[in-house]
Amino acid sequence: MDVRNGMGLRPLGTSAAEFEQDLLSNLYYRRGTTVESASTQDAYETLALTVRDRLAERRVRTAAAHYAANPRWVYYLSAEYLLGKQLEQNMLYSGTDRIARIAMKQLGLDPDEVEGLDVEPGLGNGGLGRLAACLLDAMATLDIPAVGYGIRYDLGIFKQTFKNGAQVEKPDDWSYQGNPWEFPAPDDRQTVFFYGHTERDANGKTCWIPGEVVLGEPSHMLVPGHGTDTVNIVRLWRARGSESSFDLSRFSAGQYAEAVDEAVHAENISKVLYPDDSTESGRELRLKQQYFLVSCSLRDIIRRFRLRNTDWSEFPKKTVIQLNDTHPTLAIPELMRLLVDEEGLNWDLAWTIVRQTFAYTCHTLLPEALETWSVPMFERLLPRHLEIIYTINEHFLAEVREAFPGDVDRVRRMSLIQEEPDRRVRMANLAVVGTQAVNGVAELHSELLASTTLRDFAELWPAKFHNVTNGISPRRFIKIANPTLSSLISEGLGGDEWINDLDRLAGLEALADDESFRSRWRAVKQANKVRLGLGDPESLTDVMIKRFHEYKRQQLKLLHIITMYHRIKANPGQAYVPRTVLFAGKAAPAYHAAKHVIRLINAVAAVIDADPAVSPYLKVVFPPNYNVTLGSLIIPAADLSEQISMAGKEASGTGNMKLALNGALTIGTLDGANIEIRDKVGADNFFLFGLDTPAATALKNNGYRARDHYDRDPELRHALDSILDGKFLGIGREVGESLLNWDEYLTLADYRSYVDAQDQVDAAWQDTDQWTRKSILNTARSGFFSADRTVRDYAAGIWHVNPVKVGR
Ligand code: Z16
Repeated sequence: MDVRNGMGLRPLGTSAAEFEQDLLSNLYYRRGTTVESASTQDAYETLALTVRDRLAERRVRTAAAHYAANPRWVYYLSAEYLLGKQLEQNMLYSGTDRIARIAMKQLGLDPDEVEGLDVEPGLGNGGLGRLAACLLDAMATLDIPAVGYGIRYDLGIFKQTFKNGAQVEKPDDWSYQGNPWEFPAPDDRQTVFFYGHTERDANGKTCWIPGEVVLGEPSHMLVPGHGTDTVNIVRLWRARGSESSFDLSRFSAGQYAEAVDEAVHAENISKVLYPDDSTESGRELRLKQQYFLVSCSLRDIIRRFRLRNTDWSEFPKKTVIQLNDTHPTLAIPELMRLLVDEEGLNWDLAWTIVRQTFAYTCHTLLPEALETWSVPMFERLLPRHLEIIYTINEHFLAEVREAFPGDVDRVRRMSLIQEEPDRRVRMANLAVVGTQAVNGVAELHSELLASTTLRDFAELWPAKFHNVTNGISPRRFIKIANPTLSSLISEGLGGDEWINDLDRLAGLEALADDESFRSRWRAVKQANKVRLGLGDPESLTDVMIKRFHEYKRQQLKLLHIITMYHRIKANPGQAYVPRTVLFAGKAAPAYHAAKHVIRLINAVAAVIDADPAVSPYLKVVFPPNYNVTLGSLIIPAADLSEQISMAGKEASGTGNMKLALNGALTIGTLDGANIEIRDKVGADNFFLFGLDTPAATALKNNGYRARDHYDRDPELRHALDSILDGKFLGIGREVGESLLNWDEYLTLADYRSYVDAQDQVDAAWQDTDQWTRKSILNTARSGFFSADRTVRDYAAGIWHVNPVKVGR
C-alpha cells in the first residue's frame, strides 16, 4: 500500500500535468512565489523539491521495510564523499526526467538553464571519495540496508583556477544558496567531547572529564537505488557550539564577540575539507574532524540499534561498520570506550564485539599515506582513547609474542605505537587489529598489502586479508554521463537491462564486427567530443584525468608530448596523427612538486599553441577544476586513457574503469586495476608498457640512476634539455632537475617503453575500423567493473548481509 494513501495523502502523479501541478504548488508554498516572478534559482529549488518529493515517498517506505525487517546493516564510515550533482541522477532514478522537462517547458522555463544551477557537493579529494559514492549507489540498487556517515564540510575541495599557468586555489562555498537535497535532522544531534582528563571512581570505573564539548548536527541526503524502491541515506555531521560554549558572563559584560569565540572555534571542525590525497597532514584539526565523525556516527548507530534491539551481544549480528581507509579508525577505541566506560561491559566481551563489528579497507601502498598521530597531541585531545589503545596494544603484543617467540623486531614493527624517531599512534595497525576483515582495492594491491605494507599482520592472521576490486556506478558513469552511447548500447542489446546488470555488455561483442554499428559508435564518440568543446573531433583524444601526484607520473606524459613536439619540429612536412591531449586534475595546495608539473603543462600547451608548424597536429588542453561534473563530460569523449603510474604505487584507480567502460583504449602500466582491465578487455585491446612491480622494486633496490637513461637516449635527452634550458617560457626547471637527479618514480626508466607504446597507439589509430572494434570490445568487456559487483563481493565475503525488498 502507498504509505501516502495510508496516511490519507494524495499520491504523487506520474504524468507531466501532475508534475506541473506539483511544481506550481512547491513554487508557491515552499518558495513563496509564482511563475511570473520566480527567479531561475526559485525554479531550480522548486524542481529539486518536486523531484525529491517522489524519492521521499520511497524513503518513507524503505524506512518502514527496514524497521520491520530489523536486518543486519552496513554502516559506511568515510571522511569523504564525492556524490556528484544530484538533480539529473534523482530525475532518472525517480523516473521523472521526461515529465519534469515537459512540465518545465509548459511553465515557460528553460530546463537546461534551470538544471544548470545544480551544484556538485565536493566533499572529497579523489578516488576514495568517489568510490564511497559509487558504493552507496550500488548498495541502494542492490537493496542492502545501509547508511553512509560523513562530514558536512562548509567548504569542499577547493576550486582550481590558473593564474599565469599556475594553480591558484579558491574556496568552494558549495551550499551558500542552500542545498535542496538535504534533510536537516536536528533532533538527532549528538554531543562530542574533546581534551580534558580521565578519572577513576571507587569501583575502578574510568570516566573522561572533557575540556571541550561540541555538538554534531546531522542532516541527510537521499541515496536512491536504480530500478528499485530502496532509498538509503548518507548522513553528514556539522559541528555546532554547545550551549556551554556560549559565555553568558562575557555577553552580559558587553563582550559580544568574545562571548561566541568558543562556539565559533567549535564550528571550525566541519569548516573545511583537508585537500590532501595520499599524504597524511598530521594536524590537530584533522584529528578532531576524524573523532567528530566517529563519535557522532557511533552514537547514531547505537541509537538506531536500540530502536529494535536490547542485547549488546546482538550488536555485531545487526551491524557491520566499514572503515573507508584509516580516517575513521578512531571508531575502534571509541566503541570500546562506549561499551566499557558507558555501558559497563567487561573488556573482553567489549573487544569481541568491537572486532566482529568492524572491517577496514586500505586504499594505498604509499608509506607517507599511512596515518600516524603524535602521542602527545593525541593524549591532549583524546586522553581516554590513548589509554584504551595502550590496553589494546598490550593484549595484542602478547599475542604476537606468543605466535613469534623471541622476535622482538616483529613486535616493534607491529606495535600500535611507533617509538622511534618519535612516539606516534599507527592508525593502520590499529585498523588491522580492531577489525574482522581487511581488504585492498585491486588484486595486485591486496597481494602487495599482504606481502609488503601489512606483511607482519598477514602472517599472523592470513584469513583476515581479502581483495575487493573497486568498481564504478554504471548509472553515473555511462547511463547519465554518456546518454548517446547508452541509447546505442540499448538498441544494440535490445533493452536497457545492462544498466543494472553490466555483464550483459558482453552482448556487444557480436556487434564489434558489424560495420554499421561501428560507424554509429564512432559518430557517438565524435559527438561527445563536440559536446566537450574540443576542436577537431577527428583527432585522437588522449586524456589524463586524475589528481596530480608524482607517482601517477603526469611528467611522463609531458615528456612524451615534448618528444612529439620535437619530432614535428624536426620534420614538419610529414603526416602526423593529430592528437588532442587533455589533462585535468588538482594538486594538493602544499604539494610544490606537483604544482610545478601543472605550471609546466600549461607552459608547454602555450608554446605548442603558438607554433603553427606544430599546432595542426598537437594540442594540449588543461581545463581547470576537475570534479565529478567535468569528468562526466570528458570521459565519454576520450579515445585514449592514460594510466601510467609507476607499477606498485596506484592502489587501484577507478578513472581507468570509467574510461574503458566508455570505449577508451588504455595505455598503461601493470599497476592497480590496470592489470584486471587488461585481463578482461584482452591484451590486444590495451597498450602495455613499462616495468612491472618486481622489476621496478629491483631497480630501486639496486641503485637506480636516472641520468643513465638521459645519457643513453637522445630523444629523452632532447626533451629534458628543452625543459632544463627553459624552452617553455622558462618554466619547469624544478621538474627537470628532479627527474634528472633523483626521479623517485622511475619516469626516465619507463620513458622509452612508453614512447614506443605511443607509436603503436598512432599506428593503431590509423586503422579506424580496427580501433573502433577495440573500443567496442573495451566497453563490452568492462562489466566486471560495475560497483554492483564490488558491493556483491563485500556483501558475500565481508559483510554477510542480505537485501531487504521495499514493498509498495
Ligand atoms: C585516495 O583517493 C586514494 C588513496 C588514498 O590513500 C587516499 C585518497 Cl584521498 C585512492 C587511490 O589512490 C586509488 O588508487 C584508488 O582507486 C582510490 O583511492 C579508491 O580506492
